[in-house]
Amino acid sequence: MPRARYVFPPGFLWGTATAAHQVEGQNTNNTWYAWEQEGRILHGHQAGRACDWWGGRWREDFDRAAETGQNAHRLSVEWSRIQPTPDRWDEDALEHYRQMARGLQTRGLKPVVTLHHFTDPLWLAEMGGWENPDAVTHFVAFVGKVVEALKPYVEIWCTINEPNVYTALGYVEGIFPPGKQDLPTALAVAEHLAQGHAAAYEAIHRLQPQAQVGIVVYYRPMRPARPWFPPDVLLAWMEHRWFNHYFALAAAFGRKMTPWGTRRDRKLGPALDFFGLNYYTSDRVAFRRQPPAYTERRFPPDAPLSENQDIAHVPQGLFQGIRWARRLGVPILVTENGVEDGADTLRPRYLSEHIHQIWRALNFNWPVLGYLHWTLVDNFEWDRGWTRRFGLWALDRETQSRTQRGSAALYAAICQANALDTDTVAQYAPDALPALLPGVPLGGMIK
Ligand code: IFM
Repeated sequence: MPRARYVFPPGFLWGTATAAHQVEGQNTNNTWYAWEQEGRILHGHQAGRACDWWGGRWREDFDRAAETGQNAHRLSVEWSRIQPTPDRWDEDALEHYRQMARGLQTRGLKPVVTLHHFTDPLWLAEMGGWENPDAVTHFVAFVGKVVEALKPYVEIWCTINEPNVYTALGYVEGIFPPGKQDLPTALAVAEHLAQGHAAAYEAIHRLQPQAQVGIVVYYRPMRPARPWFPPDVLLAWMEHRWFNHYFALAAAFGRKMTPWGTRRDRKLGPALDFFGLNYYTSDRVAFRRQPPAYTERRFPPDAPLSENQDIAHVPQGLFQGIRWARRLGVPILVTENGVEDGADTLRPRYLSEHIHQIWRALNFNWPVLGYLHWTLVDNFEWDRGWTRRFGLWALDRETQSRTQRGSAALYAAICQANALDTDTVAQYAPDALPALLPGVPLGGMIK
């Protein structure tokens, strides 16, 4: 049988990523809790107890991660727990996160901590949330408190997760809180988030000079659906620019995007030690005659689709994302990548082929620090509630029991070997072999 072994550099980070509201449970003081109470989630779902990490089940899940060869984990801290009102810090909540960070460290998992992952405290929302420029000052105070508490254990910080998604879904599409569809407000929110990142970057470095601080962007390649049709080309270019570039250029170069180009803005940066790249899928953009959007996104034809058709399997998009991000001039951490797939039919192939694309990128000497799979255990998937299953482990929410999916064993083999081996792939994801061994006749190996 033909064989290949794709080896990763020593010290490469292998892990999973999670976010507080999606796993902790019992979060009742933030914007997503309020959104759930209003019945805004698919099927009326609520996060509820989630994966019960606030009840202590983070311990068993961190054990799972460590026992399966992972050496890093990205989690987020919940602002509304740590600062339940503008004038109060909850020391017990901070102690809880200290224990979790220490728990990662003692298990050999390098903690990567996100300071803002979609949720805002209700008191901040009452002040207008990130529409209000004061949000920046409040965020920096919160960041300082967290860094003081966790700096003995944490050196890698992600300031804000996917500010592009937060802005687009909350202020343009209106499916995330606060449910607005208002472009000028979206632009103001984006600018304040970019300022929040830069101010947090400075604050973290003041407290911990050796810290590695990054922002996390949801990168989505957008190509014209009809490359010969100028309206598609123009729309794809515009969407790529606003969605992918805005926060990257702000943080890396201190440049603010305008409709005509970019201009220097010292409040935005440079403020970047690494770039957090989240990649799931790719789009084709097409012009359509219907107002108000005039634009339509489609998946590339022939790409296999995930269970609920949310994600098209386009692994080369991750390679493109790394190629694009390297121009920011800092190392890249793949902070999320994964697929909703309760039956675990596509995930083994998805995992293998995306990791292979990272290996390809490393061969160009593009600086990729690690790969964090989304996610460890099925968790609460925002507006889609519990209908999307991203975990390496399946969760039974009633009993809180976890069941290992086949992909967990595949990922364990990769992490433990620090390599992607086609023998392992043949065992768990034979349908990925043609992509990993291009041009090699595979005979009866693939059914
Ligand atoms: O679950 C989310 C996460 O919170 C942010 N990035 C995308 C994931 C999957 O949709």
